[in-house]
Amino acid sequence: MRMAKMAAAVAEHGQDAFRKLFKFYKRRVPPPDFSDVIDFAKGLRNEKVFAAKLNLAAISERDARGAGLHPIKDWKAYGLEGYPGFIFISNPFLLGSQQHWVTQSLKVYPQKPNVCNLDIHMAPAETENIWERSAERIRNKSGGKSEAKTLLEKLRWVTLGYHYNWDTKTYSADRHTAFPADLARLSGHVAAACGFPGFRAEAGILNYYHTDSSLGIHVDESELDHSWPLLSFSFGQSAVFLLGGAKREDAPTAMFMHSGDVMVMSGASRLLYHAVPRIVSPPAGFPAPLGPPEEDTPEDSLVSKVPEEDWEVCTRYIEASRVNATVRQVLAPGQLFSAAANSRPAVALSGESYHQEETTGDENPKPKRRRSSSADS
Ligand SMILES: O=C(O)CCC(=O)C(=O)O
Ligand SMILES: [Mn+2]
Repeated sequence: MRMAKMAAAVAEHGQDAFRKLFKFYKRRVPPPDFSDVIDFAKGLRNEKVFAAKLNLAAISERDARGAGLHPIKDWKAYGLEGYPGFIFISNPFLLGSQQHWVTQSLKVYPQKPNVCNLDIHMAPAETENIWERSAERIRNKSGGKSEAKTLLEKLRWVTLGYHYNWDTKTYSADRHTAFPADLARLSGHVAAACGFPGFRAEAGILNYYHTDSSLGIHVDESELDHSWPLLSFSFGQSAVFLLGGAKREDAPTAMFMHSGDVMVMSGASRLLYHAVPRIVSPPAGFPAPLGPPEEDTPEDSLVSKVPEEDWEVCTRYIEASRVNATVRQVLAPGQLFSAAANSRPAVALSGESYHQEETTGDENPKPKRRRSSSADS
């Protein structure tokens, strides 16, 4: 058998190092060598990883528990050499509390008035009850490949708050709905712990990945104020995440993101290129992070026990899928959108250039199928 090339050798030469590494990790046959991928679950074992300082007094233990989080003093937070402002928090969630966030991401956040990829090709009435139209069929699936996909399985992205316009790459005042209160509170807690009290969750993008999905190389720069961090929450299957530099040519660093991991891009790392070339199974022996809650939650907790019949559907779904939520503050305090931004024509939103999906796992993969096209297949 041919030896798989090492990632370092791929990145060393050539102009577009990021594109090369993206293709390296996306490749299915032969599978890539993952030995250069940093795994924060292994703590400080990598020489580029160091312990990050958090503001331990930012939120009370009670508030943390109410959002399903361990007390900040118990969080394993890391920085990465060469990436000031980047903070990786290795699963700060209490055992069982991820259930809430997974269920919200599959059952609640896709609901109207939030916007999703299915809205592009389907009538509003058809995308109204994605969960209800999918749950029973997912529960009863035998696993056969020929079974038709449910709407939930065709979901690729959902936007929250200021709804991102994928084509104009802008947010605007006229495309705004209320941001989910629970996710806003969770985000506020994480941001405060990382030194950003007063963070306001104003826009969110949920990305839904299957084993053959990837997310292209990009920078998140549409927010009008870049002094606030970008927060990222991951659930379900693991991913290889590539964090690059300020220029597209800069060679990226590869890292795993596992279920429950939280990533914060702030300061000098806020506008770095990044991408998700590959979804991978969690490592063997990875503690089951999604079991039932074991601790009592405060009465005003955001996180409540998920009904068993709902959790059954979510379990089925995340066995082969990953959900990532990025939360952004769009405006500076007191800032308003300019009239020019508001009057930009509202074009159909597709997210096509970001969301990619391979249709086969063989040596000669078919041309990329755009994520949004699976909505009408
Ligand atoms: O899925 C991820 O980890 C990254 C998502 C992302 O970069 C985005 O939504 O802008
Ligand atoms: Mn991004």
